[in-house]
Amino acid sequence: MTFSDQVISKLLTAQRVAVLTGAGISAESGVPTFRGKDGLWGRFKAEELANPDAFLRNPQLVWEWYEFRRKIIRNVRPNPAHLTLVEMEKHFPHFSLCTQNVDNLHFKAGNRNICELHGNILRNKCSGCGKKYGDLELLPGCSVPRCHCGDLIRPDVVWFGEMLAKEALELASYEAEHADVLLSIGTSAVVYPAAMLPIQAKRSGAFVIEINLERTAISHQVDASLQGKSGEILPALWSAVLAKKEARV
Ligand code: BJW
Ligand code: ZN
Repeated sequence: MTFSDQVISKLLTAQRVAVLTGAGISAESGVPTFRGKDGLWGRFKAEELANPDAFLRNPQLVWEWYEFRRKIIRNVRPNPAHLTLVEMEKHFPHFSLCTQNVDNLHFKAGNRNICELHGNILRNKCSGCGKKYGDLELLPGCSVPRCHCGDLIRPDVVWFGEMLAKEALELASYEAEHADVLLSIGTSAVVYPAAMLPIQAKRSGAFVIEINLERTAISHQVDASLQGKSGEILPALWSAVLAKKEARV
């Protein structure tokens, strides 16, 4: 695998690196994506169940969909792309990782400076009072759990039409606007406001590198679009950067 001199040299000289990840980075761990060729969680589209109206209409169905997904997520492991991000975090003076994923895999891999834009599927919260709960399993035949206040408990994730946590979005925007290099990995870049981050970075002068199996909504706006599996491209790219660094000293 070869990379352009420009891509290597931008990573070699970067002081601040920001990363945005999406479902594609976890695909090689066995976590299905939402869209794209192999996308779809079961027979549902995210837009159909990941929204507050669906939960109001049929909380049991939404809980069952999340249970189905949690069973997969509890048992998967980080792949070489996740592990490379851990190495990168150790290397750069400033490194931030913003993820749209709710699958906990960046934590499992060992990254520290992580901003979860869309929450975490292994946490829950009360849909009324907001009280936080940990991972809960819905036993077969049982109905949706309720909080002490009487309202239904729901996954602690961000659904369509809901605001992202203000601090998380502000931090992500700050990191994008101050990055020397932004890597956008495994995201279709169609869901806002996360999809704005690579564009924000580009407008603020960052060099933007995308890694994806296919072209995305932002491919025409980035500086380098690397096509292929992130579990193969990212480790190869990082090895190439380190090899160049070695050759220089
Ligand atoms: C690989 C690979 C491999 C595969 N290697 N690559 C501005 C304009 C237009 C619309 C809006 C706007 N602002 C807000 C909206 C509305 C809406 C939105 O964006 N809609 C669009 C769909 C049009 N946004 C919102 O509602 C957001 N809230 C908000 O903005 O609040 C303010 C507001 C409120 C009300 C009105 C107006 C404003 C909230 C968005 C929440 C998204 N939530 C979900 C579910 C999370 C919980 C859960 O998991 O159940 O987040 S939806 C789902 O999509 C999930 C993901 O994080 C998100 C993004 O998906 P992602 O990660 O990009 O995955 P995929 O599947 O799309 O792509 C995978 C990619 O990987 C593909 O490209 C593959 O090719 C690639 N791939 N294998 C590398 N091995
Ligand atoms: Zn409550």
